[in-house]
Parts: sequence; C-alpha cells; structure tokens
Amino acid sequence: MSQRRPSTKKAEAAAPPPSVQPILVPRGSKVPAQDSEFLTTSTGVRLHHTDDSLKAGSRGPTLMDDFHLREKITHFDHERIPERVVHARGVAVHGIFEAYGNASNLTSAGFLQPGVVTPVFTRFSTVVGSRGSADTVRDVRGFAVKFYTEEGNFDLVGNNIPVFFIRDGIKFPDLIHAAKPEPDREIPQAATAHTTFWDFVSSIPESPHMLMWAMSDRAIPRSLRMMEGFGVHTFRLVNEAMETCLVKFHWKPVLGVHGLVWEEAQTLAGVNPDFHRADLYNAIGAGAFPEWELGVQVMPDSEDQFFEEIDLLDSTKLVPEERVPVQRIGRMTLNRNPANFFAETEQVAFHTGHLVRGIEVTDDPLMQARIFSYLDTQLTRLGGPNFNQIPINRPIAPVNDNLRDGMHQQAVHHGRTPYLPNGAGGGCPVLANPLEDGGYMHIPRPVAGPKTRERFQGDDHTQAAMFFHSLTPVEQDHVILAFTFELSKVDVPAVVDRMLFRLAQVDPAIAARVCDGLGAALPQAEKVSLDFAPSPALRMVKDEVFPADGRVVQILATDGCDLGSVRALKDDLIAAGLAVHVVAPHKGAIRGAGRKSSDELTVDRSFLTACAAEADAVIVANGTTPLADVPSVVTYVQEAYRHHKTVAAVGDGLRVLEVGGIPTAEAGVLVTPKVNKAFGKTFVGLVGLHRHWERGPLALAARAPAGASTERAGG
Ligand code: HDE
Repeated sequence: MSQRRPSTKKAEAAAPPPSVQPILVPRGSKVPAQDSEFLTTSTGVRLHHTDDSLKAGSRGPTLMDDFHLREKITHFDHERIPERVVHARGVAVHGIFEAYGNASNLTSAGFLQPGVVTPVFTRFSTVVGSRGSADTVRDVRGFAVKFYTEEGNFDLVGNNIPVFFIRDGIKFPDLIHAAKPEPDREIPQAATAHTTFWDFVSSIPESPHMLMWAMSDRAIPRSLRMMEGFGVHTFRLVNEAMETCLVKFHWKPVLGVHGLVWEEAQTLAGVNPDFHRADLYNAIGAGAFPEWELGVQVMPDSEDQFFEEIDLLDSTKLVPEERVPVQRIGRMTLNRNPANFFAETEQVAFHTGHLVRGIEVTDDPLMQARIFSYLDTQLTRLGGPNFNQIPINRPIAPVNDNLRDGMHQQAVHHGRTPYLPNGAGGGCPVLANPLEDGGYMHIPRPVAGPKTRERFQGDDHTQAAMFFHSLTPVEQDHVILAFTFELSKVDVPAVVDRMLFRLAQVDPAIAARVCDGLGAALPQAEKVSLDFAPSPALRMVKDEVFPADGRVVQILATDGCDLGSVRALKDDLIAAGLAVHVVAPHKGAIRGAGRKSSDELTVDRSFLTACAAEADAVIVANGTTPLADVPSVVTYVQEAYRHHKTVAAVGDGLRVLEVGGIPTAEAGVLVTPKVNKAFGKTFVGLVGLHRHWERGPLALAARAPAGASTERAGG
C-alpha cells in the first residue's frame, strides 16, 4: 500500500465571506491560526482518524496512549471560562468611530480630533441574568465601547440608563447579591421581580431615581440599536493647554429610543430568547448599520464639582439636557459581526481604567470602585494578568510595558532589562513627555479631607419625581404597571410597605397608583418635594418618524392569495431597508390564486414558528382568508394590534382584520385595495413611528377590543 507523503504545501486560504473578517490584530503580530489543510493535534501532528478511540480490539478497553483522544477530551473539558459576574449575557459587534473634531478644544485625546477614524468593539448586555438567559428581560442594558485609538485603548463602559442604584461602590456586591437569583433555590433567573431585590433597594435611600428608570420602558428595549447610552459618571477632560472641564458622555441612537410592550417582552423571552442578539446580527448582516452620535454635556470644573445644585460626583443624579445641552462630537457606526463569539465577545475585557490622555475619571466613589474592579475581575475570568494580549483586547498602539511572564504569556520578550531605570538596556523603554510625546499625565488637583467612611447626602427624591413627570402618560402607565408587577412578586409584606413608603416620599400620587394595583394602603411619608422643571428629553415616546432600517415586517399569506402583490410589497419594503418575512400556514411554498396556478412563493416562516411579537408590523396579503383551520392569522393580527404595532391589509385581506375585531379607522391601521408606491411609503412612515400609543393603554384582554380606547398618549 503506497503511503501519501506529507505535503509541505500550505492550504490555499479561502477568502472569508464579507461578514466574517479577521479579528482586529496589531500590525505585525501573529495570531495562532487554524491554517493546516489537514486535521491536526494542537501541536500540528496530522491525524488520519478521529471517529473512534484507540482500543485493544474493536470491543476492548480504550488505551492510554491514545494521545489524540486525551487531548480532544481534555480540551473540551476546559472550553468554558467563568461567565461575567454581572453583564454575563451580551452581544458585541465591530465598528468605527469618526470624530467631528469639535471637542478638540476640550480634550487632547487624539481620537477626538477632527476627522480621526477609530476602530471600535461595542458590547451590549443585560446585568442580572446568566450567560444563557433571555434577551428581553426587564433590566438595565450595558453599553460598553472599546476604542482602539492610536494612543492606546479607551473603554467607555456605560449603561442605557444615565443614573445608578447606589452612590458608593462598596454597596455593589450587596446590590448584585440581592438582584441575582435567590441563593437557596436559584430562582428567579434574570429578573428583579423578587423579594431580595426589593428588600435591598427599598433600604437604600438613593435608589428611587434609578428604580423609576428601571421600571420604565428603557429596561425593555425594542432593539439594542434603539437605545441611548450613558457614561453615567462625570468625567474630566483635559486639553493641550491643561485646561479641564467636567463632562457626561451620551450616545444618541439615529434610530431613536424605543421599547417593547411588557407582554411582548415576556412572550419573546420564551419564543425567541435571542431576540436582541439576532436583531443586531441580522441588521448588520443586511447592511442596516446602526449608528449613534457621541455627545457631551460640558460643565465647568469647579472646586466642589457641583453644577448648580447637582452634585456631579453623585451617580444617582443626571444633568437635564434642557439645562446643559448635549454637544455631538462624533459618530459610531457598527458595521461588522464578529467571526467568533468566544474569541471576541466573550473574551473582550472592558476596564474603566483603560483611559487615554485627555480623559480622566472623577472622584465619584462608584467610579473609584469600578477602577479597581474591572482589572481585578479579568484575572479570574480570563485566567491571569495577560488578558490584554488576547487578540480582541490588543491595542493598535505600540506596546512596551515591561510587564513579564504570568499565565498565558504570548510574547517572547527579548533583552534582559525589563525594569526602569536601567543603564544596561540603554534606558529603554523611555518615558513619554506629556506635551511632546503624548505621555498620560494625571492633572494635578488638590485632594484633602479627614479619613472617613461616609456617604455624602443628597436629595434622593426630586429627580425621581422629575423623571416620572417628564414622561408621556403612556410611559407613566407602564412605570406604574412595572412597579405593581414587581412588588406583586415580593413575598415579605414589610418589604412592599417599605418600598411604597419610598415611593410616597417621591410623590404620593405615584405611590397611590401602585397601592391601587396591590390593594395596599398608602403610607404617609414625611418628605415630599415636587419642585422641578420637567425634562422632555427624558421621554421615549416622541412625535417623530424615525428611520425604519432593519425593522421587521411579516406578510401573512395563505395558499390562493395574490402572490404578485406580495412580491411587489416585499420588493418595495426591502428597498426601503426593512426585513420582510412571508408567514403562512405551512413551510415550503404557497400557491397563487386559481386551482391550476403554478405560481409559487417561498414561505419564510410558518405560523408554528413565527410570532407577532417578533415583528414591528404585520400586513395581511390580498386573498388571505380567515379560514377555520387557520385561526393563527386572526390571533396574529390581534396580537400585533394589541401591542400598538402597524397593522395593514391589502384587498380582501381586510376580512381578516374584521374577523379579528380590529377597527380600521384606528391609528396605525392601514387598508389598501392594492399595493402601490403610496401605500409602501405611508406604511414605512407608520413603522418609523414605532408604535401607535393612541390606541390607549395596553388591552390585556386576549381579544382585540372592537372599540379600543382612543385616549391619546400625550406629550
Ligand atoms: Fe460594572 N462591572 N460595576 N457597571 N459593568 C462589570 O466587569 C462594577 C457599573 C458595566 O460588556 C464587571 O468585565 C462595580 C456602573 C458594563 O464586558 C465588573 C460597580 C455601570 C459591564 C463590574 C459597577 C457599569 C460591566 C463584570 C460599582 C454603568 C459589562 C465583568 C462600583 C456606568 C462590560 C467585567 C462588558 C461589567 C463591576 C457599576 C457598566 C465585576 C464594582 C455604574 C456595561 O468588574
């Protein structure tokens, strides 16, 4: 038998598909590659068999010298790394950030100078749930951006809510222990609707403001592409002249800020737990690249670090945009899905201490604890101190850090002088002068005070009330429902009472509405302050048509419907940047009208696997019948209607709306005899409004009410 001689020829590298591009690596570095055309061991030994272990006879015991089996199983046994202690569930994508340059008078940071384009990697996450939990749970969303700047990495590790539950980092482990599943039964997963969470937060005086946000629709985003982002803490910017200012960072989404309806969020957690992850992945795959503008609110750097009465070192407070407008300083476009979830999304290590010159943190005690925590946690999660050598974490700026050895060291360091000062190594690497060489220098500031354990006191109620009263009535209704839902799940009455008392301190009118739902008595609170100007910028519901890019439309169709108009509609909507799915009673293809019709259209989803909650709008195709054996068509449109979505019917598809009891004169209900450009345009405009809240409060009844309330959302 002739044996094939090992070939030394390298396998020809196949060109990666467009969405699968090499991960970001620094110039000239070599990443361990999978570049053999043959299956090999991890040391490159070519293998000729991987389907059966090496045994003493075909039915005998496995032999110890099966090094391939042992390596394969051992490696598999260690495939998992600890999930993040918080923000375990997340998804990340690549993109670019382009600076407008108008912040160059505020900061020397190179990536904020005019026209500079910087690669970024952005990870969105929930906080409480574990890595396999559902995307659409009620929770704060993490919004972490790693900027690979020419001067080193800058990580802006923020949230989609501008304030936080606690004022001092020492309370963070308590907050998280209370919010995570209760430790005796590990229930509930990824939810704050349980006793220990409310026990803790109701005992923390500064929590009400954040609780208002967490109970609002901000905590159930429609899409990660439709969230604002906030740096939360105040940062200090330093310019070339060493002048400083205090800033709050904001990310403003081009697609607007939109939420799900609570009922829909719960449905999605079951039918599609990957809803947000898939939405982002699909939108980027389809070329609907989400964009955000980075903005700053700029406040003078004063000795007390207050802006008027607002303590800038207190992360439970925001600065209303009406008082300090957000200046837009650059644009982030997310345009590339990762090639490998583990290598990139799971291994990316964000750290609030990853700062670049021109940007400093402030003395906010929440931030100070974070500066310690993010470095520390990577040692456990990524297995040692060399996590910045993992490809996704490597800077594009040249590195010479004198850090040596340690677990998972990737570098082969040369020379014998990894210390400074040295003479034997010619004094290298040399220190960078802050002005001439761009060295990072902390701006000198006087710091003094008695050593003490004290939480500074503030007004913990006014901004909570301001947030609530700045919302539109429909958003306020949702906040009340959310408080009522969550507190209904608390099984210790004293905890509910304490929380109702906190709410009454914010505003007895808010507490009274929650008390109604709980059947509880309104507690008497001593301190009520309602002295504030509302901030309309805090509303999500705006009378504005946003781009409908990447919004999902489902066309409901049955055999025998007008396939020509379905095709025309599909083409029009896809051309407008929407994703379109044909949903029918069965998979495969549906046939056109006429018994003998050979015309066919591919079905994307059947009613068995599709769900109205996954769509932004539903259209019933001409010729679709509310057949007795297809009740799904009717319940489908009812659900979409109940969740305030755009619902449309073409031709006699109208019959389905009628059977479903959907009033055709209602906002966001569109009926057309046939498909044409005007219909397409109006439809896309309605989808761009996000939801039609005019239909009134969520009708929780199973059927769409024929005479739904026409109470306006207001605002
Ligand atoms: Fe975090 N947080 N955090 N956090 N945080 C982590 O770091 C921590 C806080 C935020 O996508 C951990 O690498 C402390 C505020 C995001 O990988 C950990 C305190 C804000 C992410 C940690 C806070 C955040 C994290 C867990 C109170 C909004 C996900 C894994 C002092 C401004 C980053 C990790 C990613 C992750 C600690 C509070 C945002 C343990 C001690 C406030 C977006 O280091």
